[in-house]
Amino acid sequence: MGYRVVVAGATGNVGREMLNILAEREFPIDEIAAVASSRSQGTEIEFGETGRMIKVQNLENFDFAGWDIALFAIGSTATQVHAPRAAAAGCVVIDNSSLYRMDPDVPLIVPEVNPDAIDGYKARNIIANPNCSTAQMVVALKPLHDAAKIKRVVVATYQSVSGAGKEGMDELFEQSRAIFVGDSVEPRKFTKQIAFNVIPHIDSFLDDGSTKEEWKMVAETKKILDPKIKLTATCVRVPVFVGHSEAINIEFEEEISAKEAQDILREAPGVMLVDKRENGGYVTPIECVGDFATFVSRVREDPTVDSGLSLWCVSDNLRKGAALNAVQIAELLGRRHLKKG
Ligand code: 11C
Repeated sequence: MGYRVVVAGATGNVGREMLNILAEREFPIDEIAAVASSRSQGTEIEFGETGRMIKVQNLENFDFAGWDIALFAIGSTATQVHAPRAAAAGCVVIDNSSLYRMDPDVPLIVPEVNPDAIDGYKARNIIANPNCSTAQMVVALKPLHDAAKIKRVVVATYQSVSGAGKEGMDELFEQSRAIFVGDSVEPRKFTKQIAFNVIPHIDSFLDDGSTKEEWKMVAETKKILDPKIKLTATCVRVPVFVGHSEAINIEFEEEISAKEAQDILREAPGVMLVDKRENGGYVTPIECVGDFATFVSRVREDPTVDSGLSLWCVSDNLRKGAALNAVQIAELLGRRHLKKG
């Protein structure tokens, strides 16, 4: 016996990956519904690579009663309308938007890091999925924090355009083509030309000069991993289609060598250590696309502090950063709370 599962936002970048990953991981499903805005109603999408086509239903009038779990990937505005009504109908919402992440009554979960926090989901029947740049980082940080207690993190991100949705991917493609054929380039989704460029700005600006994307990395890391960790981030958009990269510098309370960290990361859940210290002995974003792992490379000691490490971390932002983490939360929920069969 399996679950009745809804994917809301099924036609978007993340929604499609949610369907792919539910199928790939053989999540126990009795019935699957794909819902989206009225524009997509009636179109058909494939359930992973199963060959099974699902007709897209209209989110506006979709009745969540009798459905067990809804994976939401529809943005905060629509989530504010539809997540509470799904939750009130008895369907547990796993939400990929930022709307509920800092709500004290909503657990914010990365299953490799804070699985026990899921027990708090009953307060609102909603579980939040973190921002992509936070998810991959805390998977890499957690085993090191357990070993030597992290004091401070300085991170710079190199975030792919798929984090900005299909429009972001289209803009990189169209600008690259335009530059090759000599056409003019007009930024639309991004504030400046993204093709052959980098932009040190993701999400809106805050009063202190940081951006909301940078604030999310700070606040979400504290909620998921440890409120005592100090963190500062610079988030940058780069002309890569899929796969976020992060250069992370970590200061610890206790001593930890690069060799010890490599040994710990080699065994850590969700992490794939690829760290050969030779030409090409590290992972780049195009190599992580379609994978489940968070890849860690370039682990080395930072001699400028008493105990510090620097490392490079890469993951598929549509997977561990969004759809995979949501499906892992559904699996955890099933194991702990919604047992079937
Ligand atoms: C980006 N990280 O790369 C963003 C996308 O809060 O879920 C995801 C935003 C979020 O643009």
